[in-house]
Order: sequence, then structure tokens, then C-alpha cells
Amino acid sequence: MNGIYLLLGSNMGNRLEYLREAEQLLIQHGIHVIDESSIYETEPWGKENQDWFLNVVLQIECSKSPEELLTTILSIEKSLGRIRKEKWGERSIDIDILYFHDEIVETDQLTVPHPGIPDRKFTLIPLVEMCPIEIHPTLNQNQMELLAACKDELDCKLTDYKL
Ligand code: PH2
Ligand code: MG
Ligand code: MG
Repeated sequence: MNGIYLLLGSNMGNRLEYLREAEQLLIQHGIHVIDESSIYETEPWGKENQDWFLNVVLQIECSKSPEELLTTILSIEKSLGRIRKEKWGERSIDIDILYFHDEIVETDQLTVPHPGIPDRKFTLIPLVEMCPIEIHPTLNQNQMELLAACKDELDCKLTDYKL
């Protein structure tokens, strides 16, 4: 992988506004957004009976380590009212580090590449749009190959929304 990729997701309140505010807060914290995917409206994965998500992937640049980036992300999630209740449950904003170049991080706080990537179309479809032939550092498949092998059948609709 060449690049740092974040997934933003929201399924509460004004979802588009949460994505926009999250991007603005990332920029205010010195993070450069260099590319963004389309915004997708996606069926909830992992837990039914919650509203659909809006998801978008950002490619960023920053001078932070993965751990420092996570600290920034957690403070942004907190300032946007994220309350952690249950795993996979509804959230105003979720910001996940998908890839940090070819770095592999496995600590109690952070796993990079994000372990959910190969199982989630709502993550792979925007990645294919942005970096189809970049290769996952441990699975050794590119984003198109990962999507072709992905068994997730949940819906992922392209929208006209813009950040
Ligand atoms: N995030 C989750 C759990 N389920 N489903 C969709 N469609 N989009 C998400 O961003 C998402 C999810 C945990 O972070
Ligand atoms: Mg997540
Ligand atoms: Mg998260």
C-alpha cells in the first residue's frame, strides 16, 4: 500500500453533516486530505435493526505515527458526540484507520491494516474506486481482488452526496 486511508462512517442524526465536520476537524488537526471516494449509503454490517450508514474513504497525509493519528481520531470522535455503547452499534461518527502505507500495527488500542477490510463491501468498494491495484501488505491481494473474494452481500449504494 502506498498511502494512508481512513474510513468515515455515520448512521445517526445528520449523517452527511457528521462526515463533513469530521473532515474539517481532521484538517484542523494538521491532516491533509489528498483524495476522497464517493459517498456510499450502506446497509448496517454486523448488527441489524439500525439505520443505514453513510461511508466515505479519505486518503490523507500527516506527519503523525499511527498511534498519534489514533489519538487525534479519538478526540475528534469525542468532540462529535460519539458515545461508545455496543460493538457494531449505531454511531454519530466512526473514523477507522484502514491502511498506513505498508505498516503493520498490532497493539491493544490499534490494529492496522484494519482487520475488517476483507469482509466488508462498504470498505472495499470505495477503496477499489481510489486505489484498485494497491496491494494489502499481509494478504498480498489488491483491492479489486479482495472485493472479488468478499462474501459480504449487504447493499452499498453510490450517492450524489459531496463532502
Ligand atoms: N461500521 C461498523 C459496523 N457496521 N456497517 C456499515 N454499513 N458501515 C459502517 O461504517 C459500519 C457498519 C463498526 O464500526
Ligand atoms: Mg468502524
Ligand atoms: Mg472505529
